[in-house]
Amino acid sequence: MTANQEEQEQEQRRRLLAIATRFPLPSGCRFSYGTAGFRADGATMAPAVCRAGILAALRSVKLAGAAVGIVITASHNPVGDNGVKIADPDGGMMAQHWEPFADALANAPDPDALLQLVLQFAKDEGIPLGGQDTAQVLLGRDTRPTGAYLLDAALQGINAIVGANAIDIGILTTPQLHWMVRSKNQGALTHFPRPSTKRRELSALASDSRVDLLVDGDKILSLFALFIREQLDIINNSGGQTNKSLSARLGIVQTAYANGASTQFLKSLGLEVVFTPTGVKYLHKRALEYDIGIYFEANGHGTVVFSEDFISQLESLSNGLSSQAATGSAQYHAVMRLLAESQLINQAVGDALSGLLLVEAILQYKGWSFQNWCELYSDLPSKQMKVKVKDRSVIVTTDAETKVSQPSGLQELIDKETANYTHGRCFVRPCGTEDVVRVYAEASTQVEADSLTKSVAHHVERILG
Ligand code: 16G
Repeated sequence: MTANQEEQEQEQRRRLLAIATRFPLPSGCRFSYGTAGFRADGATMAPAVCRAGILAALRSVKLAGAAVGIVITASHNPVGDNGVKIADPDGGMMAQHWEPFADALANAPDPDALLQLVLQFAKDEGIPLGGQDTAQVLLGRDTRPTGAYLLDAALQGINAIVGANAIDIGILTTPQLHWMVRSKNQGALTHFPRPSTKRRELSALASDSRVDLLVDGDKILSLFALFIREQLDIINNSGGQTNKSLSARLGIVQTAYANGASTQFLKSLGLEVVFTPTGVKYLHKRALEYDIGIYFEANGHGTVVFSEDFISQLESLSNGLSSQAATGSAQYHAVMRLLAESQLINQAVGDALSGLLLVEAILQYKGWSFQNWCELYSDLPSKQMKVKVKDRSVIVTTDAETKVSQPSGLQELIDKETANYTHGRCFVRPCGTEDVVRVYAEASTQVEADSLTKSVAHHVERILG
């Protein structure tokens, strides 16, 4: 090791000890990198956020300096909560195999433990520490009152890694940050908007009743699936003799919260529908297995992802049709619509605004009213309840959260209750963002769905309460 390298290594150790001393872990705090990163009361989050900054910088060093993102937000949680989430260079969620390290780092009890943890992890993962300009982290936050303070904690964490550069993009939506990270690494983004301290208003859209339905991920998913299927059919069935057709695997990804009527509708179109546990990271990963993967949670999180190979097929088809002077053909238009869709939708992660634009575009294209869209199918009556429990982790689920494997006996009780209702379906899962267990049920009438939810919630309360 050269004298310079030794100095850099010393500097790295000094910085890590200093940052861990500045942000000690409050006693009794335990952080876990859940479905949406670390979340807790905003006032207690600084140590976890600062350590997430360290982690993001290390992740960037590991990935040869590719930009990584950090966003300070607790999404739909109460305003007093806050949280932190890391975006990988492809714009998706941080790779799941780093989550155990995220937990260990956030919970390192003292400066020395934190230092040893980082050094060991860097050694195991082959992360070279101490170099110049080795990491790049883009940061953004929502408008919560603790946001600016926590963003500063994240900045300090990033700067604790020698050679890391932080770029503060200011207030923005989480999907915007994911998109910027992805675009930055694709070389498509050369400058960033200046940090903004103003709340961005969407009053025009918010006053439109359509926005209410946009929280219905199942209806959005169904519209997108229908549209894409139609375009693929046009491409494959209306081509002339000389035109090649497309081979595309189209897959739909839902969670157990998807209304059963939507699943039935999608299957009636002959589509392949698969299920994953709740959380964008699971759905996104599954959707990437297809040429076109459409995923939505019932709560509205979702997007469409296109494989590179499929986009190249579309591009070469469009070039072929142009050279045959077939740009007026139905096939050419369908190809161009799919290409436009791949550019309009935020493929990095679900993004309500790009989703809204695509909904508008499809409704225009089909000449449909809002009402036509709503009438694609009728939802089965459903009900959700929260049950406060002492320890939600006692519930362990399987089969994409549709079954409980622990505590034993609970699933049998759920099955017994469900059997009393026509079209009954019910599942329970530990919440990833709050200390509760959620119960969901569907049945053929609202009264029945309510009653099924209630009886299962009672069992959960009795067994876990
Ligand atoms: C987070 C997740 C969302 C999931 C929700 C479940 C992201 C971007 N968001 O908001 O996908 O539906 O948590 O919340 O991953 P719950 O565990 O409280 O039911």
